[in-house]
Amino acid sequence: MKKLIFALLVAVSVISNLHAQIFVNQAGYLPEKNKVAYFDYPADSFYVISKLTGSVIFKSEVKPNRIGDPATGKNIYAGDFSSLKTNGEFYVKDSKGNKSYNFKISPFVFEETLNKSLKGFYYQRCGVELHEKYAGDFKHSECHLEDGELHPQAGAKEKIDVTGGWHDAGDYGKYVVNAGITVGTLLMAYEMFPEKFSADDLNIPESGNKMPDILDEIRFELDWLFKMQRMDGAVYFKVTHENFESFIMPEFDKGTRLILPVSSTATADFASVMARAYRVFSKFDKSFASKCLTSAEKAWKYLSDNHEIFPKNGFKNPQGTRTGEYGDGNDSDERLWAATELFLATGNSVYHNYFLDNYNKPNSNFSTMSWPNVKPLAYLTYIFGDETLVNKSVQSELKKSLINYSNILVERSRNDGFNVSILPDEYVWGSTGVVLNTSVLLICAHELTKNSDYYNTALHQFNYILGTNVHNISFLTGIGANPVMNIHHRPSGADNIVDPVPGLLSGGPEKGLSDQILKDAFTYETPNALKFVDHQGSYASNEIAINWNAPLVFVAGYFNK
Ligand code: 9MR
Ligand code: ZN
Repeated sequence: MKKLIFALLVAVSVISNLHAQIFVNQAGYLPEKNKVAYFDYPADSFYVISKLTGSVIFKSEVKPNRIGDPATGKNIYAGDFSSLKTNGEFYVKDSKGNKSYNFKISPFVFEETLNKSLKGFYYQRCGVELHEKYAGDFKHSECHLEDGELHPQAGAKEKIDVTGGWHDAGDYGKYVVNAGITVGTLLMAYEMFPEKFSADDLNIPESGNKMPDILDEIRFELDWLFKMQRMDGAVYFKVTHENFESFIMPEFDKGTRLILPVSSTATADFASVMARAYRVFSKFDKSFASKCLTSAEKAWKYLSDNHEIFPKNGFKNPQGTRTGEYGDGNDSDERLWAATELFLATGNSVYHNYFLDNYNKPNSNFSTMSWPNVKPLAYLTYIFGDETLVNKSVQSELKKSLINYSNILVERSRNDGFNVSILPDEYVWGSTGVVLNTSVLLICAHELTKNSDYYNTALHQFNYILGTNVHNISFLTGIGANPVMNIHHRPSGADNIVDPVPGLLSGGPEKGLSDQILKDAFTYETPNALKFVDHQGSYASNEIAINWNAPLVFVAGYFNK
């Protein structure tokens, strides 16, 4: 029966794909900025209609944007309504009566997206009760209080308190490597734009404590990370059961979870975020900040005493463990990032020399950051780092490198039907995160140059996330008229509430068809951007994860006026 219903659902969605669709950012548009509606058919003209009065307030032509779009396999058309600056609620219509979802135009359209995506981290908190006062219907009692015990490969049997921190994703595991890029990205958002992330009223337990809520939320994770550091400075890899949990609420997921062996990637990511946290938290809490720096330096000391990657060839799940591996056989980018953050935190030439000796191995080309590739984060820190500390010529070399890469991203966006700045073969697991990280890079390039191409391209990526994608869906729960509903997220699946937990970002299309739902729905020949199903079972295309939410917070905060 289930199979039949699913087949029917797929059939219906295939048929509805034959229907003419109009795609908009379902959250909305900023009055003074670019606005584009997309069409998957050649409409001759389009109208923007006021939802309130039903009257036409703007009319223009639809033009081909990309015929034979490689990412979607479709012909995609676009209608520009950037010159419409009137505040209000609208929809786009064609002469045959096809309509888009409603959207708003206002300087505040992205405030809810920012607040929800940040609050999404609160809902991922482990080891504490999510009280109704903050979590509403999504409340639940304390979970995973028995974390954890050393896995035999991590040392002699011993209980260590590693409670707290965020659940990584749709599962309840806690992984240091992924925490690293997540916290690093959130700290970068705050460090670059403190005025945009100053809110202290998100209704989390720490709201109103005079520390911005983004920092309170980060601190919640840092407090867990401290516990993951061994006495000698090395950092444990993860805390999980041997297998992924079933779809139960976290407080019912009982038993002692295991702490997996230390790794150099975990240790270096730890050092990076702790050094960065030292800089950011110094203004708020000196003793907390110095605790961060001390543990960062301890981690670095261990790394410099052990300069080969550990475990050998990178972390691998021991036999019997099947949870996330975050496997990475190259720790040079993680070490580089740690040295960069420690240098900017301390001014110490030992770290600077490490950076100068290694930053251009094998070259200083930019790329899009991801959990196994944090080199771009090191570069960004150096680019925006204290002018009095850095080597000016290296800094300008890296700025040029960022601008070169941003020009490539702009070009890719121009060639894409929905103006997405990733290539068709970049729809990997977590492709929404890839898209958003290109947006972060473009925002950084815009900060350096004030070139509006970078700004507009960064905004296109955000639009894609919130609706201008071939699925006509908002990949963020709780935002837009047609958001993802069936995310692979254990609390959302187990809580008996129709709506998923809000503020969580689906991973989006996954070219590898790495789960059965995707395999049943598509073939490898299907264009990559189509390979997504809003189905709880599709962990490869519809799971959520903290490392995808983090660049979303960065981007939403940046565009929020
Ligand atoms: O984000 C990770 C992706 O890059 C990998 O391809 C995938 C398979 O190894 O794992 C993803 O991370 C998952 C992690 O292993 C466990 N928690 C859920 C994460 C998101 O799906
Ligand atoms: Zn938990």
